[in-house]
Amino acid sequence: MKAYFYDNLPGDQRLPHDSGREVTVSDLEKVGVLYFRIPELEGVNALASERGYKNRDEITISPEKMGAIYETKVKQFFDEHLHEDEEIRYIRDGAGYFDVRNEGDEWIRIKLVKDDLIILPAGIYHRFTTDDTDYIQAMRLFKEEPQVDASQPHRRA
Ligand code: KMT
Ligand code: NI
Repeated sequence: MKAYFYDNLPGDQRLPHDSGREVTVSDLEKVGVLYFRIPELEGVNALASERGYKNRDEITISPEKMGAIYETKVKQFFDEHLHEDEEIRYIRDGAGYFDVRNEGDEWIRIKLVKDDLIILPAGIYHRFTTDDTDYIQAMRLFKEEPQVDASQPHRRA
């Protein structure tokens, strides 16, 4: 895991866009994002049951796995959105970036690699992209069935 402020410069979303301004784990906590490095699945199972998670799935995001829809999917994930419930992402392989808004609406970019786990609080605005390796395998854990309220605006007014 490495976190920093996004540089907001134009260019491929899959490039690092590192402003050079670092963000710490305790800065992430201030916006409600919790980070853990968990090398064994048992640790994830324990955390999930402690916090009342009921569902999970595994997703592989890569051109090999997704074929022609890969580019469309990656653009969709990078569309700013929120989830109604707290959700967990646990990286099984590869790497990718979660961008989350801080209290001042600035983008914080969180680079996640294998064995990294983040807990996104309910209602946080965020977006996701693969990095320039175009490959990530992740477990998504949900408290209820996955749901995004389509009536919610994607961007703040
Ligand atoms: C999300 O919530 O935006 C995602 O789950 C992105 C794909 S999981 C690596
Ligand atoms: Ni999301």
